[in-house]
Amino acid sequence: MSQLRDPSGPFPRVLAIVTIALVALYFAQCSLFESGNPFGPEYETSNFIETLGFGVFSGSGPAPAVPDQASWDLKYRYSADWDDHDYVTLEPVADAGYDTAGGAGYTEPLPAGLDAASPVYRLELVNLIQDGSFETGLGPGFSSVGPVTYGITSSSPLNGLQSLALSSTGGTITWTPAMVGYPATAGHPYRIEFRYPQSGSTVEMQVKISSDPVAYKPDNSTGHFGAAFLPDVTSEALTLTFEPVTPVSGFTPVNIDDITMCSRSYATVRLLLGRNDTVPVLESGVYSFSVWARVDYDASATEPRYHLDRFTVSMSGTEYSTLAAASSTYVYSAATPGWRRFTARLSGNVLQYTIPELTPDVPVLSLDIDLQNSRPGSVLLAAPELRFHPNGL
Ligand SMILES: [Ca+2]
Repeated sequence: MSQLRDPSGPFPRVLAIVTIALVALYFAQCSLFESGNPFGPEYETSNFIETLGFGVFSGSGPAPAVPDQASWDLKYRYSADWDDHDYVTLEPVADAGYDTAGGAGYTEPLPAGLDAASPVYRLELVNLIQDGSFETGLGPGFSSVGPVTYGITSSSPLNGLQSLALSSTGGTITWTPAMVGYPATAGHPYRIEFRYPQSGSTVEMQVKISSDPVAYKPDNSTGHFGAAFLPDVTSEALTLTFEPVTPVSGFTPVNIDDITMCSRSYATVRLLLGRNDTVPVLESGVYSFSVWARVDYDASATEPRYHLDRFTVSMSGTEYSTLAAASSTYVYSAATPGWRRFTARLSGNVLQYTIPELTPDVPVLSLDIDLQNSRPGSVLLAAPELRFHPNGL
């Protein structure tokens, strides 16, 4: 056996592999530098969703099997109880003077940072009940049993010029309101609400909804009534029965107003983003998501279109990502009708994600405009922005 080392033996082969690896590493680094620093200047200056404004919208009609991505969508479309109705709408404003953020119809000064040419969109949580503001009189569908009074009053209306006055000395009043366009769908959760005198008298009135045996009481401390309506069958009529807490006692005269019904289950407008859906590419890091909002010039304290009372802007992760974000909430204010900016910021945990090798375009970030605690109504939106903060917030 020869003691000489075979030149094609194991040691030179290892050297060759190491050499190839070093060369590959060198070229990989060159490639990295040539392709640009991933946190280059464009990461500080770009609105990552510049091309994904509210006009890029897919939140209507039957949901696809795979949730829409890189377009504004409604989260409820992917809920098992959705019935294909548009319970939330997001549509461009077409009225001249109001179709851009700096339009002549808007008399307040344009705030710094809002492009006057930004197209304006109307976000609306749809009210399904007709004649609930009582501004045009008593609508159809009222009946009573026993000694009661009910009718329109212009004395101390809660909203607008008129409200509904009720009293009972032992009897009950039932209203079967006309619905606006949508049948009640079996098993779908609806929300019934109305206003009530906040100061609260000693009135002891409660409400039963359709065939639900439970009696719900208004909250005197907040001036608000809210309860769920879960139809047993599709097209089940909605009936509201106002009755004394104790059947024989009755209740003293009380005004109520703005009886509404909406579906706010999963009522979140969202933009799902994969890492390649933005320009530049969505890297892990710190982000802020902002939206400009203002009072709708075409809404009022009454029907047919109420002012939306609130919505919340936030960011959430997906099954492929984690983050922690502080949200920002719009609250209607007649005193400040002009454009205001609402910004959600990552806090604590930055956006981090792990994407599957074979499906790199999965969603890793959701930008959310949440109406799940809102009353029906509309608000105007413009100029959504997603900004990156390489040095943190
Ligand atoms: Ca009213």
